[in-house]
Amino acid sequence: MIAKTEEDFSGLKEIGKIVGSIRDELVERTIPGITTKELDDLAGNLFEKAGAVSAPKGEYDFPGYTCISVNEEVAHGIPGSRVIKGGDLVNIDVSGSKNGYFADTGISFVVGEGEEILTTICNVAKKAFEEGLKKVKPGAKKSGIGKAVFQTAKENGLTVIKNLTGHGIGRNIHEAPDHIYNYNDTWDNELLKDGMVIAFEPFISTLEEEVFQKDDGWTYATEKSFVAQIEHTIIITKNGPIIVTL
Ligand code: M3C
Ligand code: CO
Ligand code: CO
Repeated sequence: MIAKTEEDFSGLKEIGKIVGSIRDELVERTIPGITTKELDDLAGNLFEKAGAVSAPKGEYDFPGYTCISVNEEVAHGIPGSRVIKGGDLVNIDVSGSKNGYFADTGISFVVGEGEEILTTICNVAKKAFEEGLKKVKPGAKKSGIGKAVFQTAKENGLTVIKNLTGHGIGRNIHEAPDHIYNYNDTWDNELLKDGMVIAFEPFISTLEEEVFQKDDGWTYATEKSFVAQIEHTIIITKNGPIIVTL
């Protein structure tokens, strides 16, 4: 969407704050021994308390309130009986709506002490987000964001996932612009606009550049790589980006 009115800005900020706080609460509760379903149930309670609706459940009939992906899973992981262990790479992605406004946020992190490469990809995802954010300006090329993401990955001896992307958001969970790539797509001539709302989500990978979908019809995974994501919902303005999910 293109945010124009005061109501648009306050509606986006409200749902942004809700999904951001659910994300933070779930990260804090991710300790060895807990199942992904237990974390998701907590999210369900927090959505209800906030008067908000989970976007995966509400829009796609996803079997969970949140997407929780562990180790070889990259995104759209289904909460279930999987038990979190120390050293696991976990991604928690929380998206939802309230009063017709949507926000989307996610983070990858290592539970306790883990292999160094896992901490590295999480830090590089953060760095890629920061570098991409510098390119988020009205009138700038959308492809500049992905260019910065790919360059950051490359500088650190890593790569990106090319078949998962960021997206427009606001009145729907996924809307125009359809794709914010993690690399410089030379065919993409779209320009960013004042008021445009995007979910920017760089995916940094150790090796592979594509995910495949598991037989459950949801989970995106890799064969032999680890992948980290950071995601925030951003309102693009001429006075600088407003990150509503901090
Ligand atoms: N929030 C998710 C979508 C959840 S709906 C099942 C997203 O938009 O960040 C991702 N899209 C693709 C991978 S993660
Ligand atoms: Co998301
Ligand atoms: Co998203």
